[in-house]
Amino acid sequence: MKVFILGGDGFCGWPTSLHLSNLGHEVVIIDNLSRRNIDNELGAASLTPILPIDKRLAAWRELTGKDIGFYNLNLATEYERFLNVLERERPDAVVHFAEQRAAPYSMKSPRHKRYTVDNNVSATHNVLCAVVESGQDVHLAHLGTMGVYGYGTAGMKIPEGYLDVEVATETGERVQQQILYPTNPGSVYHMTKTQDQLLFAFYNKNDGVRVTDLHQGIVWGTNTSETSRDERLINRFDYDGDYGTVLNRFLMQAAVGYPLTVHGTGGQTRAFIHIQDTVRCIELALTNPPAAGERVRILNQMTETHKVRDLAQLVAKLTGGEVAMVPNPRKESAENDLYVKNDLFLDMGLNPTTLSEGLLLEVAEVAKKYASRADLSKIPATSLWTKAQRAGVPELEPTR
Ligand code: USQ
Repeated sequence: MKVFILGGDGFCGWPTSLHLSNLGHEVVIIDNLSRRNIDNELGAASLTPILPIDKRLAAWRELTGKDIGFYNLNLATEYERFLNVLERERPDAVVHFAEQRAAPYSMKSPRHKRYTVDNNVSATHNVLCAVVESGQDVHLAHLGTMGVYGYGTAGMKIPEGYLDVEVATETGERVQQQILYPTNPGSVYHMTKTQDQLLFAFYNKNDGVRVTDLHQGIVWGTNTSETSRDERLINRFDYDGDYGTVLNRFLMQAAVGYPLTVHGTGGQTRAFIHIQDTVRCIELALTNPPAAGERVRILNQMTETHKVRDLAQLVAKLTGGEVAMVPNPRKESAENDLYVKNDLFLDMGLNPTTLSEGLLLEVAEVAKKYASRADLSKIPATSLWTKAQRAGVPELEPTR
């Protein structure tokens, strides 16, 4: 099939593009290279030496004989151009990764909050609007987040998108319904993903757009079987306080001899998925599209849950690193449990790549190999969630 990868130059988008191209799909990347520009803004860079997009694509062509198309296009602002590209290329499916994805970045300042909302919500809306306007039956697969649910569950497993509810009517009858699981975002970034859900629900109901929304957990790992074929295809590795995610940060910190930065008590439980499973899940989502007239299909794209402090201890034990408990820069529950359903992907044939010593050490090895590129001053997380935190006033932690 012909597939657009919106955000195909990013951490998840690049390996997904190669994976689908390798499987024989015709891939076209649409990306405005904003992630590289944000690196410049923050004075940070991927730990791994990622090549410019044209060199990456040329290397893939040289190694495999396969062409991946590329348009440098801003989805949030260039609606007409995107519509033209859609009408010209006529893809069967569009995978939408093209959003600002870091919670700390989205909380840095009013400018960062507003950019994240303007960019993410407009990009998603423009894509939906253009799909309808083109009159094409395109399957849209979107990268959502586990964070739309919040991280608490009243003891039950978080279902895949929809919650069974029973309401009493005025005549005393009890009616069963399924509703979108109530959203409970923990950052401006996560809030934009909850808004995406409403956009999908509306365009699906009104125009019959076929949508799969993938609520992904925290991705760890760096390379996939395609990106590890040649150093010129290497995937990015974020470790800075804004874009680095927790497990990769711990592995990188251990590799450069920096104490592992556990926020607060480390009692936060989160869902995780390895990058190799991310690309496999996208493949499965594309080969199992929703039928015409089906409501938005929501899948939980995660394979396991862990507490942050347990991960720190595991990494410290494996690598001999030290753990440092640091004040939490975020406003989030200090301790939570998390139970999540992921039956839909398992039923489609996902064989989860769960945390193993071998895989953890492989990431630590990548980090060690490029340790000389690390700027240790970029490691601390400095984005504070509230004005009170910025003023140094202690706050009550959120109870939900
Ligand atoms: N944390 C630490 N130490 C660190 C970094 C993070 O203790 O050095 C803690 C955070 O306080 C938080 C948890 O680890 O409790 C996760 O933080 P994270 O930066 O790994 O992940 P998060 O901000 O939630 O965002 C990431 C991706 C985002 C995706 C989300 C999935 O950046 O795009 O949507 O994971 S989820 O977490 O399931 O919502």
